Amino acid sequence: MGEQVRDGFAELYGTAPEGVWSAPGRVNLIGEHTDYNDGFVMPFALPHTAVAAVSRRADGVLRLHSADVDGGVVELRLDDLVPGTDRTWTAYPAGVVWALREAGHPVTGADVHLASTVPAGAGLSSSAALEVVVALALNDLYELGLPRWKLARLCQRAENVYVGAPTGIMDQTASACCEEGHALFLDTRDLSQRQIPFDLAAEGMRLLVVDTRVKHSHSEGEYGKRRAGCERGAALLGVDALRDVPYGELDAALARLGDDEEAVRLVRHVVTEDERVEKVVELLRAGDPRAIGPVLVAGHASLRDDFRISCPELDLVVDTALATGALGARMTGGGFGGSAIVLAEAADVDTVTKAVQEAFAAAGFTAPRVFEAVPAAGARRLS
Ligand code: GAF
Repeated sequence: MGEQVRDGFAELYGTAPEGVWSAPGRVNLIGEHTDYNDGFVMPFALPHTAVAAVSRRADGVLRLHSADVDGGVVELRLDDLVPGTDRTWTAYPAGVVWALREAGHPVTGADVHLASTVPAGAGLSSSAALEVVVALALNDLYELGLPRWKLARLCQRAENVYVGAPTGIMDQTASACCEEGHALFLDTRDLSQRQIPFDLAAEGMRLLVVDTRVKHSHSEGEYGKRRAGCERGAALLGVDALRDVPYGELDAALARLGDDEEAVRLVRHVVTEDERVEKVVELLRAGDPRAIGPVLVAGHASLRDDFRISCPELDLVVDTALATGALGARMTGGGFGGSAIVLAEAADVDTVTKAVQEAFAAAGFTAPRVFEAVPAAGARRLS
């Protein structure tokens, strides 16, 4: 896609771009809604990427164009970028420029042409990919020298403040830092990372992504409500973040919350989910990837019953996959729609896929999009 985006830039702006960059979407293997609780996550990068051809400008103007969106070039003045004022796709790249400048980095303008293969609204981080690809391009072109984790932080700030979605740090870090063939074990408190080899094909297994086609959006209220609920739970327990509640002390912590049913549910999810991430890391390191199946299933139950962010389509994927022999399955990402993942023996993939498709048809749901996910590279310069 790099060549196409390079050519698209030249056609649009009448000159070749200074460079072309790509940044992937992600799938989260385990560790959901733990990132804004200072906890653990374990995403890996998808082969689906946002690609950006970019050149610098010196006149305080940002020109943005997307091959995926109808409409022409959007021209913005850097001095006029104001958080919370843009409700369209341009808020993501513009938000990154705003965040870089707000942090004191000398970005004086850019021409940008983008195209993305990351499905939008599918819980696969299409917006983080857009943010990270622009951040990496500007970091290179303006020689800012920012490390990947810092670029991820700036992209998160763009999303939280400029776009107005109160998301955590997982998606941007995944897009910026993942490595091919690996899942990223990330501690969202200090952003320390470990690349965990994750090659299911070598073990005769596959990981499917099932996009339910139910669109979700984080700027809508439910994500923010869960986040606020977790913060309230932490305050009730007298800790900085739910990460600080040790798994071994969970029962005692829940007892202290008494009949505050909502706090009990949210705290239980986050604390057990952190434990599940550590369990998956341990199993993968022990060379026992099949054993992660039940951990994924427990994660789904917790998101469905305690965190309450699943939906009938996601539950149907999980139930159908498990009933037809999958090793594990769970919703992935922010919830309220989007995608589920299914871990299956290679030999069972066709049966499971067909069963899910038939179950969706029988329920009268829109046909899901199913594809195999293999851990791909993180953000990089293409040319
Ligand atoms: C979304 C958010 F953007 C992430 O920060 C994370 O909270 C995730 O939902 C849930 O794990 O993708």
